[in-house]
Amino acid sequence: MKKVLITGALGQIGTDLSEALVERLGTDNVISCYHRKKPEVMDGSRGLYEHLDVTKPGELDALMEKYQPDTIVHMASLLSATAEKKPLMAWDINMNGLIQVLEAGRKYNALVLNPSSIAVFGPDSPKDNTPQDTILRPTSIYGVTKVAGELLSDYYFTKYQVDTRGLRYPGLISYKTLPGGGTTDYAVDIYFQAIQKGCYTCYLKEDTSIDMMYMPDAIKATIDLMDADPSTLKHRNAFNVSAMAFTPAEIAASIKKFMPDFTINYEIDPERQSIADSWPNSIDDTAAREEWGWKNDFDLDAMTKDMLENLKKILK
Ligand code: AKB
Repeated sequence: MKKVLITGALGQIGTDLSEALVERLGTDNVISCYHRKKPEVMDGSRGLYEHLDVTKPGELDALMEKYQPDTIVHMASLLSATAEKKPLMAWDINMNGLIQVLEAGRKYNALVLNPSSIAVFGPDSPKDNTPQDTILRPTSIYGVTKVAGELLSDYYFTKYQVDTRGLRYPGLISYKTLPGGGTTDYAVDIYFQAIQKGCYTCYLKEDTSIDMMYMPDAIKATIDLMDADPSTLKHRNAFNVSAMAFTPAEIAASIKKFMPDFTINYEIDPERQSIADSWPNSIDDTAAREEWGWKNDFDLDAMTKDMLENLKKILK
């Protein structure tokens, strides 16, 4: 990995990832692409900026010709809750975007990292410690696009030898960028509201367990997988990666350890609850640990401490 092009670079993962890659590779070797016009936040700390609608044939090719990156990280995607409201748009962005990226990987001989999600699992998958290789029959359109994306990435590896790799990200928590339109967004919002209001109204039931990860671990997993020796990878598309699993009641209890007056109540959103209920309670990431040495640094309390410390600086 010497020069990386990131799609969706100003989104939740892209923001942290572009900064981490600029630190490693330098400004000129990170091309941060997004579908909106150049925002003020692009000050060089996130690399070079290019406008890109990844679903439009030709746009990505022009950037591949211009910069000749050896790696594409494809973060542009519609998340689960928005996708459920706009299924056709979700298919367009998540699938037509991916095929353009895979074609670019094939034509320009670039490694392609295509993010997947715990949304590939569905009600028929084992609920606890969900294995790497198991039934993938998701019931959300987002999950359908993620399973199709994993298969398409495998196809490009087998048929065209494109070096495709992927991670099944759990819910991700960061203080830098708010997520948009995900089912797991509550686990970010709760920290912001804790600092700003001292209380939070949660749209998921108190006992809904979902796998989650703090963003520094997600960035480490992404870079480690990109750097991994290809000969050690048996799974490729895509690896379960886990750091912690918790319920709304458990994250609230963790916040209370640092802010004893914090309170939580519940107003359930049936659509997001139903998506969450179709996902695992926790997942097994043995394959990632064995094949490329994945190891998380943060558990729930370590993440809560770091989130609250950083948000206090940002929000006050
Ligand atoms: C979402 O909630 O849609 C995402 C995901 C788990 O992929 N955070």
